Amino acid sequence: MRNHLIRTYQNYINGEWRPSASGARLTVTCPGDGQPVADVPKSVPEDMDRAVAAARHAFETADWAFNPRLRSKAMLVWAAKLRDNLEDLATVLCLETGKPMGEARFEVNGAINQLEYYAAAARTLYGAANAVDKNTLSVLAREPVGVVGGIIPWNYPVTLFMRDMAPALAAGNSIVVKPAAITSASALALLQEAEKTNLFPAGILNCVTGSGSVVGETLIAHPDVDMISFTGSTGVGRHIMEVAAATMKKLSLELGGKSPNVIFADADLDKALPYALKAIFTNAGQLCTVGSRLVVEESVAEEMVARLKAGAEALRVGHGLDPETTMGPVSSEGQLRDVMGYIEEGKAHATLVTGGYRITEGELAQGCFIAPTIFLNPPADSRIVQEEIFGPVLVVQTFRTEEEAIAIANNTKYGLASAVWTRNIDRAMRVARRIRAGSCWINCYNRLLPECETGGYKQSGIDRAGGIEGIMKYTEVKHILVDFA
Ligand code: TAP
Repeated sequence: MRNHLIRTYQNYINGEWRPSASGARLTVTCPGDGQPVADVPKSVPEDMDRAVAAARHAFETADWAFNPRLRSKAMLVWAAKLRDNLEDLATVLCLETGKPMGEARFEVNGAINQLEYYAAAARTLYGAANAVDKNTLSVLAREPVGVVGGIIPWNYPVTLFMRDMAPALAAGNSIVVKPAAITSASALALLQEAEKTNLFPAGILNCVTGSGSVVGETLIAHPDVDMISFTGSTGVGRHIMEVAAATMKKLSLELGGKSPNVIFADADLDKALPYALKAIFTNAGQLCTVGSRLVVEESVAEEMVARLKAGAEALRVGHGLDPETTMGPVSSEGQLRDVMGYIEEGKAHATLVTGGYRITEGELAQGCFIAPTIFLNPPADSRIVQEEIFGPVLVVQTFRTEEEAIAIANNTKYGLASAVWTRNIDRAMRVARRIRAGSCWINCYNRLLPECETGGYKQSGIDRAGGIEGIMKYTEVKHILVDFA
């Protein structure tokens, strides 16, 4: 049995570390072995009210909203502190999510990259001007929205914190973050590094841990919060829209996906294969943009499925701290139950190519491990084809014509990401333009870069994260008209 150092954290409110007003605590456990790894406040609405009041006060009074140079500098110094402490942050992340250390390091590096990208963007938020006539100048300026509430999921608690909150800060907002209850430690560890910069005015950064149904609800309904940025399930996203309507908050929602990875027979299959495996088994399939549907041309399907099976079976499933591990557990017993429910249903309808079981051998019996699983040609209307499983489960669908490939790709309620593999550039562009999804990668998959936008069509969400679109949404457009007649 592994014993981990149990790290103790408090909420971060108005530049201070504070326990919950209730005094209650939550234990964060490692899904790789079920052992406790951190202890955080189990907050109550009063804590969230305090955080929102601090964020509102700081937004109105601190030297921040109109000081892009300070914002840029604070963010750059924060990025440097994170880099100095990368190994420790990756360990916190690895333990609370179960992901392998290599993936945890990659995630922390990705977050630093986002912070640096938006630190630069803070100083380049151009507006526009229009000389309406001889004596009239119309100016459009970008101003921050105000207090932004960030609700972060558990699958990428560090990258998604930064992808959503770095641009909010760069644009001049103050933030109140509610991390997922089961992965709260890494959010607070990020803020410990921010505090060391001594550059963020008190109240600009706030974080309150606890349950979504308690403090999350307080945040989304709060009249002093101007905008909610949420990444998570479509169900909770819909609920946030309903609650936020009462106070007309701005919303940015990044929700689920069931993304098609479309492979034509003329593609470079040697390149496509490792990408296809990574597209689904990275983070044990718990990524909103996973390529969970492999849509492959029938003439190469047999070869591809055989190679995918071999690749899936070669993955080393294990504890995140084990250097040999290439795939970790799913995030919790609840997630494991949900994923196994889909797998059992899949077995009734489709050919199981590999996997399909919980791993219960040796030490892994204590964790939430599922064997990498592949199903071939399930019915198009089955739940394993239509719903986001958020686990290491790939469905393979085959097609004969380009039209059929596009129809299969578009046949779910989601539209988050996609990819097309072919050596024919005309076909690549034709298919990319017709897939109804926020991203289409050509001859690659999941190139999620700070410079590039992601986000959903259909029920995958509202608005974009990343790139320049990812900061514009955190601004209001101020029109100023000068009459110098
Ligand atoms: P959600 O319930 O959507 O959790 C995401 C975040 O929302 C967490 O911080 C959660 O807090 C918070 N939350 C939950 N209910 C809330 C409420 N009423 N008001 C405000 N905030 C609330 O996701 P889940 O149940 O953990 O996962 C379920 C499924 O969602 C997964 O299987 C997967 O399909 C999908 N999911 C998608 C993504 C992405 S990146 N698109 C990420 C995670 C999950 P608590 O943790 O305290 O509940």
